[in-house]
Amino acid sequence: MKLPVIPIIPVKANAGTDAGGCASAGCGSAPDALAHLPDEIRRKVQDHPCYSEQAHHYFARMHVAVAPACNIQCNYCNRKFDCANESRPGVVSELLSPDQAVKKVLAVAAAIPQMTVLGIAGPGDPLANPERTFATFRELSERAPDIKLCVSTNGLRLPEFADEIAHHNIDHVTITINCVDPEIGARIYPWIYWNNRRIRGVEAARILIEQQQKGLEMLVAKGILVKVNSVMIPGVNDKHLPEVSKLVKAKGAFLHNVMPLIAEAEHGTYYGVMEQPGPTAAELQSLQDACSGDMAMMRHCRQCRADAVGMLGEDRGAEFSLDKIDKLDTQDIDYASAMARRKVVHEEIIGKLEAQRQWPAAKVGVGGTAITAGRPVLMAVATTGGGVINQHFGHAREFLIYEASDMDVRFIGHRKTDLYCSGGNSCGEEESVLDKTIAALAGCEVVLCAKIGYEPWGALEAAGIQPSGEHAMEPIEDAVAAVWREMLAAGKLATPAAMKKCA
Ligand code: CLF
Ligand code: SF4
Repeated sequence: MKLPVIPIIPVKANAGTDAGGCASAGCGSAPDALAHLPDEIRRKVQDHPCYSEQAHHYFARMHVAVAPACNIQCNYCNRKFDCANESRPGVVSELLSPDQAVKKVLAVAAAIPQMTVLGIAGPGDPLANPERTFATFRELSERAPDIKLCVSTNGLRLPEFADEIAHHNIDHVTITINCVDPEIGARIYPWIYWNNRRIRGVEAARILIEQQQKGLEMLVAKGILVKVNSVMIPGVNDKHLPEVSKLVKAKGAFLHNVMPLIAEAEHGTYYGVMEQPGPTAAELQSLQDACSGDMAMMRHCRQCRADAVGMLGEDRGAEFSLDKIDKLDTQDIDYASAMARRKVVHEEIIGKLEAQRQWPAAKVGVGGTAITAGRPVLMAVATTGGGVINQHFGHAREFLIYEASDMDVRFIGHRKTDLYCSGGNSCGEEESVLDKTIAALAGCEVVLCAKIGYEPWGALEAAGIQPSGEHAMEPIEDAVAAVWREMLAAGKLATPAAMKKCA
């Protein structure tokens, strides 16, 4: 059986610039968010699409769903679906044996050289399935040593497996920590399974929290990069998460990823049935900003499936389904050649990212001078990756959101068009895709895309969002900065103070 023929995602050139410099005056190119890191840490994260915001435009990840069981219950989870601590609720992945998982990883790595990271994140908790999880990691660390290994866990059994994690060179671990207060925890976790007993309420939450904190300390002491995921549950832990952020940062966590609760009644979760609302995009951003004073925030998480394949936000899993993998003979995969090819692709991308780091920080002020009279503006961007505006508005199922201000261009997060609707959590059937997209872009004043049709153009304008196709194929930050300057020059960005002065 031959490997499936799959086109390689091209490493896109930044149109309008060459790798050595920025074409626009008052450059708005990507700031170096990794600049403060020691070289050793930077090397660990520069090609990890979750740990580096820049990397996620260029590098891909994949998950293998080898871990079916779980040892706790979260009120936002239904065991019929993937672990909601990393996955979008309501998604079911195809369960693999460790052998099938290894075959799949080798096939994907050969076909998608940008795939740098293999994560195990479900469909249950990886450390509640230690044999299956570590059998997969063990085999892969031998057969595909160029792939970074990553695991995501609820943390209950983390202290028990910290040594084994280090032993397998698993350099990146995610712990979902929703609280450090057992009283709050009791409202999130109805029970845990611990020492062969089911434990409930505050006592269960206390044990889980202790294990998570101990596990975090042990991993940090071993030099493993720990990311903390937290699910934002309005009215339950939203006010508490800045305290969580502060504590985990003090203990050495590298990154905090605050994700929105998604609780739909049809998912059959406790919160879904109880109509617990999730946060709005603005509430999520506000909490991420509140936490960001204490540590680096991840804002580009896509709540992936436990069997996701490809760039964040895309899913090429169907190209590597179980029936195709089962027909595959690993002898057909010339991994040594694939690894050589992967190395070339990785070096090319890292060279490009290094070149971008030499660019001035993203200032929107003309000629590098900050302008203090313009208010911040949110802009939505349609992109398939590569750091450029390259997607048709009508094809976009998610938009990256940037904030341009007089100081810089800042990545804020992403919005999926099928997650939001004008009626809150329950979209009416009559609501069109365009209506949902416009609702998803609430708060944005501009949408930048490669192309857009006449009808959506009019609908966006009517909703107060200015569409623009003028910056197609330009680097995102440059284009966002350019549009902000145009708005400023057109007198659209006067701050209240400036307006008062004029009056
Ligand atoms: Fe997977 Fe998670 Fe590793 Fe990334 S995902 S195990 S750290 S390789 Fe990434 Fe996906 Fe968000 Fe997870 S975007 S859900 S944070
Ligand atoms: Fe579900 Fe994951 Fe929570 Fe387990 S840890 S109950 S699989 S969300």
